Amino acid sequence: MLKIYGTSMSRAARTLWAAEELGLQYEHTPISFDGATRKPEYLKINPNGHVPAIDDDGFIMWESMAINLYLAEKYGKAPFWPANVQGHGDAYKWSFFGMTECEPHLLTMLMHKMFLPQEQRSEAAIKGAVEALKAPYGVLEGHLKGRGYLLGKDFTIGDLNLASVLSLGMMVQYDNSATPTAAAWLARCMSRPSFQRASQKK
Ligand SMILES: N[C@@H](CCC(=O)N[C@@H](CS)C(=O)NCC(=O)O)C(=O)O
Repeated sequence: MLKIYGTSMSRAARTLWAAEELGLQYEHTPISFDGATRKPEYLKINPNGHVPAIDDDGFIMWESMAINLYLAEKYGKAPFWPANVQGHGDAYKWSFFGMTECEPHLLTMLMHKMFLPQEQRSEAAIKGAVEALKAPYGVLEGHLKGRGYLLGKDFTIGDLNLASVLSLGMMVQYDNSATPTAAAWLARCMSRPSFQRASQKK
């Protein structure tokens, strides 16, 4: 049985979303940041002390994007897990684009709007992050013109992974209205029942 570790209020949300989209049976352990991730039992699963992690019949993995690509390849069929190697390349590309070009700026917004103590929050940091997001959002907008989804007409693991990152924008009220095609694509991805089910987990 697949086990998924991590609360849906963390990056584990994206793994829960992938599992729901794939229709997998799984056991969910919603560990949070209350010290549980640093306990010796959990450090045996993920020595980084982070969530998510999975135990897939004894095969342990951590790193959210790697987990999702693994689950899609192992359990998915085309078109969700693309049929050819170019499609896999595209799915990796958009997943890493989300993680490297977008996520750091959204996390800056999250920290400075919600998590840091009031006296450490910085408006300048938030403005800088908003500014920095314009470039990747512009790339996404250009790419999605004339396409329903990142790889064409079908929703794939590439869409799920990138949308899981950009869904953070809702939490931090990032205004994506200047890129309406990307905004509509994100809303389409987030309206999937699998996203809704994953979001309702603990
Ligand atoms: N690159 C890792 C980052 C994992 C990570 O930092 N997770 C955060 C939650 S979103 C965490 O576990 N924080 C708890 C802690 O550091 O104790 C991934 O994508 O899986």
